[in-house]
Amino acid sequence: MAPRVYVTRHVFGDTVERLKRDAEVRVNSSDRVLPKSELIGHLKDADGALTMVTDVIDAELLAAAAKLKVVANFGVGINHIDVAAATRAGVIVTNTPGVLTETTADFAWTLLMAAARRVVEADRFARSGKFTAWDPKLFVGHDIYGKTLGIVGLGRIGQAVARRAAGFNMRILFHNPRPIPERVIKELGVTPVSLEELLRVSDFISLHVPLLPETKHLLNDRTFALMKPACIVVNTSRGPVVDEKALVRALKGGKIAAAGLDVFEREPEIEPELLELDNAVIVPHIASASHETRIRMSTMAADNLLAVLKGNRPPHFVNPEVWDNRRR
Ligand code: 8YV
Repeated sequence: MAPRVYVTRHVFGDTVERLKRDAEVRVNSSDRVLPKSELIGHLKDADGALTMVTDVIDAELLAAAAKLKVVANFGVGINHIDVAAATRAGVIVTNTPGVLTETTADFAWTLLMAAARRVVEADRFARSGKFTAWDPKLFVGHDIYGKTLGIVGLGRIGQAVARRAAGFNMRILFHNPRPIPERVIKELGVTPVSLEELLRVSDFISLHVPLLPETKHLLNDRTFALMKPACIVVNTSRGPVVDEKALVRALKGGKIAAAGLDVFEREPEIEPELLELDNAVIVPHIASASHETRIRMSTMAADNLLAVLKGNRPPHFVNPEVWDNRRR
């Protein structure tokens, strides 16, 4: 009998057709976020699930989905999946690293530049009919060229953000919990510093750390207080890395100049006070949303899923111990 696969949201390109060649596939045709009870209903007889950041995969769900062998996530971040519980349950968890690196780095820069040059505010103004005369004081922003960029987390995406800074003649500082090879440091022309120094001296701070207990609220009242008043903070990582209420206080109180935000602490909720601030550029978790990358993410998630269902080692998975134990 063909394995059963459930696809929790819309996927791109010919992904569903490809899956159908090797599996019996059901797709959430409503394309709405499924509450846990519904997700459990769909997964209880499934061998594989193609999931997204909106699906909470926890121990209860994994216990109910007794036949599940693989959770193939569309996306690299897996903080919505209880990987330890999946490992205990013998379920392989895969993700899509690499394919969204450049697109996400492009977007971190999009937010950085939009926040620095007040593009969204200025657009709102121009559309509102308020542009009645040119004014030298209109939307005066901050230079980017020649400034200092602080990258928190120099993994794949952090490195791609650093590469783009070369054209802006920036000094690039980074802080990474683990040492970065000297070759990479040289190639990128970046300087390792403590987090505190990075926060104190950077004109732009871009976050590229995964959400872990030690990165939750990395930016908070104390760390915002260390920043320059002209500093601009960009977050394309995960919302809870920033204490959103502290961010509102920092933006309102002039502790920092602006923020560019793709992710939020309690998505899809956004701190109401943040929505009222002109110095925050706010977008709905779209950093990897390009046509090309959405197709690559779908393809990679399907490749990972099919590999497991065919008994092959998946190209990208986060709990290899499950695979090792299967083989013994
Ligand atoms: C995705 C992301 O859009 O890959 C990630 O970790 O945050 C985004 O690129 C989202 O997770 C899709 O599930």
